Amino acid sequence: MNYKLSKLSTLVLGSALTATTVFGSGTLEKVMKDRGLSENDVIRAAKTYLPTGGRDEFVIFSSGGQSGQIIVYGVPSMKILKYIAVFTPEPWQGYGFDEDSLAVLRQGNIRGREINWGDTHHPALSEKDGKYDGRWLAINDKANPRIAIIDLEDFETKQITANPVFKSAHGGAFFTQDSEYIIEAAQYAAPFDNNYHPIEEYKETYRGGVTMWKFDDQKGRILADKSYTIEMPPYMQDLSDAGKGVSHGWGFTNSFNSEMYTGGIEVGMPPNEAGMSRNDTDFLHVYNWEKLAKVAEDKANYTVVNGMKIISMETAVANDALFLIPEPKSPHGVDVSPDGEYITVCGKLDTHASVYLWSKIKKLIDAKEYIGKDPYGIPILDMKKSLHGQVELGLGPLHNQYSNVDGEIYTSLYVDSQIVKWNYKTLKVLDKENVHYNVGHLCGMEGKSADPQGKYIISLNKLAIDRFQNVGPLHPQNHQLIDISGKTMDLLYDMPIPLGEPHQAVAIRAEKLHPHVRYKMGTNSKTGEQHIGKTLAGQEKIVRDGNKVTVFATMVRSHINPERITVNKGDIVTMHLTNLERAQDETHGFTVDHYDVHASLEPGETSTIKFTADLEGVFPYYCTEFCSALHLEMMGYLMVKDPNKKYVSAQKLKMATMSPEELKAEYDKTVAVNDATDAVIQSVVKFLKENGYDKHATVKDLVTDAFDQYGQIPAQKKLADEAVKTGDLEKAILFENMIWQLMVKTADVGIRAKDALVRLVATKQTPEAARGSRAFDEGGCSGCHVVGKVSSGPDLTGVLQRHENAEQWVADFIKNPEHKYDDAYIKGMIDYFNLKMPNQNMSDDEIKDIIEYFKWIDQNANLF
Ligand code: CUK
Ligand code: CUA
Repeated sequence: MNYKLSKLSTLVLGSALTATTVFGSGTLEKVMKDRGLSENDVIRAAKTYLPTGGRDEFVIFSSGGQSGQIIVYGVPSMKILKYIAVFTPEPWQGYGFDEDSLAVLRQGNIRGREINWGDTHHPALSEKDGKYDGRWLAINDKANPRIAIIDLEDFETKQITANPVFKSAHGGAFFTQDSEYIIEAAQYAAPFDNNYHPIEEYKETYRGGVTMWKFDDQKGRILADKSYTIEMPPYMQDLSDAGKGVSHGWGFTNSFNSEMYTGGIEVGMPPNEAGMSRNDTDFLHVYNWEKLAKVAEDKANYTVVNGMKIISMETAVANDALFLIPEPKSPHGVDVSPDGEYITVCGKLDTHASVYLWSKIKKLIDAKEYIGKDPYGIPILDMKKSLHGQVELGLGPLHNQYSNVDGEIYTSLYVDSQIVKWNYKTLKVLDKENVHYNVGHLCGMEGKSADPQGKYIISLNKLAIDRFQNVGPLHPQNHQLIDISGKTMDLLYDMPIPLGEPHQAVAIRAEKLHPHVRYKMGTNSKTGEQHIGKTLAGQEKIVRDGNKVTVFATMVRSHINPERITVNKGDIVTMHLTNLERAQDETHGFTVDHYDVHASLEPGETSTIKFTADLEGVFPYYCTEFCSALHLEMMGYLMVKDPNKKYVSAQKLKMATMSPEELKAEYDKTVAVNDATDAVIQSVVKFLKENGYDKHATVKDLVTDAFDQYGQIPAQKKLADEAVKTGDLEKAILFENMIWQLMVKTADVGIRAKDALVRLVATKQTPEAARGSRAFDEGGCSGCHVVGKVSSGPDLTGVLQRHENAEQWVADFIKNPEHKYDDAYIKGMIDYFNLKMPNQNMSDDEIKDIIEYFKWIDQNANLF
C-alpha cells in the first residue's frame, strides 16, 4: 500500500478507541511512598486534580499587577488558561502589533502620550441584580488612571478610557449592581487640571474624587460623555464598593491621609508615612451616586475640566448626597455584604474589622444628625452610631470576601499571614489558617456578588519566599487555594503566578461564560463590526496609489494569498489579512520579518498591519502558528526594490526535468492515491451518518470543519483537469497534491469526529473490561488482533459467539493454546494465518478481565 494511504488507514482504523490505563492495587501506596506524600497530600491532590479534557467549576480573572494584563485560570485545578492583553502590548495576541488592537491601546493615551503599560489592581465582573452575568470584565490602571473593558465573548480588550482629571486611581473598577456605572476613585490627590500648583496650596488646589463611569451594558462600552466625577477632599481615596440591595444607589470609598499631610523629608519634615497616619481615624466616604447622576443632568450643577463633568463637594452636600464617617486609621478594604446591609472596613494599622450598618447610617442621614463638618463642609456622621460593631481579628486586616453561609466572611491578615473566618453579624471569630506569606486580597467564588458560592477562597499572597524553586531575586507571586467547605479551612494548593503582582481576582461559575470559537467572516474583533479589509477567497488583490500599497490578503491552511508582494523602498504598506477558516482553533499568525508587525487571526477574523517599507531587500512573511502539516510552507515574500537602483539579473541555473512518461506515471500515481484516500474519507462519513453524528453538537461542529476543507476540493480539481487539458502535467500534479492536502485535513478532523462519536455512543466499560483491555494490549494480543479487522490474526469481534460454552473455551485457549492446536477449527486458522496463537502467560484474573473486554466489544460491535 502507498505510504500516505497506509498511514491514513492506520489513523482511521486504529484510533477509534484508546486503551484506558488501569493501575493495579498497591500502585497508589507505591507512588505515595516514592514521592513522600501523606494521605492528606493525596486527598488535596485529588480535590484539585483535573483529568485531561476536564473542566473547572470556576474561572478566575486575576489582575496582572505591573504587567498591565489579566490572568485567567481555573478553580480548583489552578490551571492557567490565558493572559488577556489589556494595557501592555502582547505579541502572541498581536496586541499592539496590528492596527486594530493599536487603536484600542491608543485610546489609553494620556495628554497625547503613548502609554504602554499599566498597574492593574481590581478586575470587576458586570452584574445584574448584584449577581455576575458573565458578559463584561473591567479593570483599573492605578498608575495611569484608566479603566479597560474586556468582552467575555472573546476575552479581548475592547475599550480603554483614560480619566482626564485624576493623576492616579485605585478604587476601581467596581460595577454597580445592575452595571449602570463603574466606580473609579482617585488615589493620590492632585489638581484636576493639568497645571502646576505648589504643594503649599495642597488643601486649596489638590483634590481627590470618585468618577462614576456610565456603562452601556448592552454594547459593553463606557460612555464618557454621560459620566461624571464627584469632587472629594484631598484625602487619599482608596478602595470602593457599590451598595447593593438595600444600599443600592450608594457608593462607599474609604481613605487615608485625612491629615492632608504632604511630607517633605528634604526640608526637614517627618516622612509621609508618619504624617499621613497620625490621626486615629480617617473617613469613609458615603455618596448617593444615583441622585448625583440626576444632578449632573443639569448644566447649572457642574463644571467641566478636561472634558469631564465635575460635581463640586458643595453641590453634592447641598443635595444631601455626600457624607463622611470616621473609620479606624489607614483602612484598606471596604466591602458591602451580599444583601447590602453590612459594610465591613478593615484598617491595616488596626487589629479590628469595623462593621457598619447601612440602616443605621441611613437613619442618621435622614435625620440630618451630624457630629460636625470637615474643613470642606461635608457632614460627618457619628462613628459609634453607624457601627454594628467591631471585632479583633489580628494584625494587618486588609480585604474581605463572603461565602454562601449567612454572616460568614473571610478576611486577610497581611502582617499575621493568615486568613480569618468570622461572622459579621454575630461578630465572632470562627477559624484561622496560615498562608505563605503576607496576603493581600482574597478571592471567594463570586465572593463579592449578591450570590456568593462558597467552596473555595484564594489567598493572593504578596510574598512567596521559600515556596518555590528559586528563580532569582524576583520571585513569583503565590496564589493559595483554600477549601472552605468544611468546618475549618484547608489549604489545598500553591500556584506560582509568574506575571506581575496581582492585587485582586474575581471568580465566576464557568457555566455563566459563553465565549464563541469563531468570528463571523471578516470581523474586526476589536469593534465587533465588519472589517474594512474583509477579503474572501478570490478577492485577494494588491492596490497601488502613489506610494501607498494596500494588500487584501487571505490565510487558510496552508497558504497566504498573495504569495509575492513587490513594493518600492519607502512605500507605505497596509495589509488587510482575513483568516478564512471556520474550523475551531485554526488561528493563523502573520508577520513580515524585520518590520515589527504581528497579527493573530482567529477563525473568521480580519486584521490590518501597517508599515513603511524603508528597508531594501527580501523579507519572508509567514504564518506564526503551527496550523497544519504544511505550516512551514505557509509563507511568501515581500520584495522591496530601490527605484533608484539598477539591478543586474543573475544567470539562470539549468535544472534536470522529468520525461513525459515519468510525468504521466507520477500524475497517475497521485490521482490513484487521492481516489483511495477519498474512499477512506467516505467510509468515515458513512460511519458518522450511521451513528447519528448530527445529534451531538461537538461532533457536528467537527464534521462542519471537515466539510469546510472537503468543499474546497472541486475548485482544485477543476484547475488540475484544466492543466491536464493544456498538457501541463507538472502543474496538474501540483493541484492534485493540493487536493491530497485538503483530503488529509478533512480526514484529520473527520477522524477526530469519529473518535468523539465512538466515545459518546459506546457503552461505558466496566472496570473489569477496562482492565481486560489493558491486559489485551500489554499482554501482546493486540500485536496480532485488531478489533473490527482481520489482521495477522482473526478479528475477535463475536469470538464469544463462535464456540459452544464460549467463555470457558476462550479462557482455556488463552491459558493453554498448545492444547488446542489439533482442534479442527484452530488447525484451519493456523493454516490460514500461518501463525500459531502463542501462550502469553496470562493470569486467571487477567483472562477473566479479557473475557469481560470481549463482551464489551460485542456490545459495541457496530462501532468497529
Ligand atoms: S489593593 Cu493591593 S492588596 Cu490595590 Cu486592592 Cu489591597
Ligand atoms: Cu497558518 Cu501556520
